[in-house]
Amino acid sequence: MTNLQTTPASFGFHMPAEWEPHTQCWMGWPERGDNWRDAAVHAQSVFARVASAISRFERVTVCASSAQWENARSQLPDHIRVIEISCNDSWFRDTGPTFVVMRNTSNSGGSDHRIAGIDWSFNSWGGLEEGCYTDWSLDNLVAKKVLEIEGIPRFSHSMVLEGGSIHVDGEGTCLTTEECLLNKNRNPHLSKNQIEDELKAYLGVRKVIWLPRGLYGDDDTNGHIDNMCCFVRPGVVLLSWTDDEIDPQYERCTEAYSLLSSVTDANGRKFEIIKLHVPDPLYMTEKESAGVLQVDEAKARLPGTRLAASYVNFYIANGAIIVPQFGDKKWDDEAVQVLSKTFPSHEVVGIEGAREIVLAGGNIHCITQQQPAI
Ligand code: KQY
Repeated sequence: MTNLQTTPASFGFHMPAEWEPHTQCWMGWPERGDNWRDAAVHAQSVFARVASAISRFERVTVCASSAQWENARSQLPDHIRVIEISCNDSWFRDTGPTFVVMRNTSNSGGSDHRIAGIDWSFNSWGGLEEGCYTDWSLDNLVAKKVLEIEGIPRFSHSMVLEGGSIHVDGEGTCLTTEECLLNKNRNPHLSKNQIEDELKAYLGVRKVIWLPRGLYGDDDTNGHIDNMCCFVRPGVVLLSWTDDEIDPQYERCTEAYSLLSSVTDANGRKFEIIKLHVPDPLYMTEKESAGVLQVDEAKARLPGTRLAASYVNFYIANGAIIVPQFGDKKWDDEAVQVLSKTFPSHEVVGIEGAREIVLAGGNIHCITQQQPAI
C-alpha cells in the first residue's frame, strides 16, 4: 500500500460531495452487546435492510468480524460482498477512510493516482474518559484495511476526526460543528485556525463553516454535523428543525439557522436553508436499556435518554436517498416528502425501524461510507 507523505490538497485531491457518483458503499456489521441491544439481533436486521436498499443503486461491501461473518453472509443478499474485518463497532462513516479524488490530472503533483483515502485518528468519540468504549484499536485500523483491500493510497493523519463530523459541497466548502471539532476530547492541542488549516489541506476545501452545535442529545458524537445539517447541492443545505420552542432542540436549530443566514460559501453564495423537521422526541425505554449489557468498557445506555434522531442523517446513493424512518407517521412522511422535492432526480427510500440504530447513537449516514467513482 502506498503511504503518501504530503497532504492531499497539495497533490490536487479534494473530497467530492456525497451526491457525486460512487463505485461502492462500505458498511460494518453490528455485534457488540454493550451497545446494541439483545446481542445486536435487531440492529443486524436493520443494517441488512439498509445494505439491501443501497445495493439497488450501487455496490455494497459489508465488513464483519470472523465470529459474525457467516451470520452476516446469511442475512445479506448474494450480490452484497461480505468480507472479514474485525472492528470494535460498526460505524464506517467514522472509522472508514474519507475518500478524496483528483479530477484534473494536469494538477497531479507527481501522483499517478486519481483516488486516495484519508486515515484520520479515531479515539472512540472522545477518548478513555468521554468516548463510547475503552478499546478502539481495531476501529483505528479499519481505514487502513479498506484502502489496502482496494489498493488505494493512504494519507494518514494524526488529527482525531470522524467522517460524521464533516460535510462538503465538493466545490470548496466544508460544514462542521464547534461542539465536536473544538471539543477538548478530540484535539486539545490544536486551535480552531489550526484545525481549519488541516481540513483545507486534507479535504481540499477553501472555507470551513462552523455551526456552534449539533443535534440536542447527540452526546455520543458531541454533535456531529451529519445529524444536524447537510448539503443538498452547493449553496443549499438541509437543516434539522423544530418549531417547538420548549424543546431544547429549538435553540440549536435557530442558532444554526442564524449562522447559516449570515455567511456565504467558498464561492460567495448565500445559503438557501431547507428545514427538515425532526421526529417528535424519542426516549430509550426500560426494555431497550435492559437489552444492552451495562459494562465498564462501554458507555451506559440508560432508560429515559433522549435519542438523537434526525432525518438529516440520510445516505445519498447513486440516484437514491436512503432515509431513516422512526415510526412517527407525521414526521416520517413529511421527511420523505421534503427529500423527494429536494432531490427530484433521486428515489427516496425510507428505512423502517431506524430507531434500532439511533439507540446505539447514530443513524444511516453514520453506518455508511461512500467510495467515489473516478
Ligand atoms: O454520527 C455518527 N457518525 C456515528 C455515531 C456513533 C455512535 C457511537 N455509539
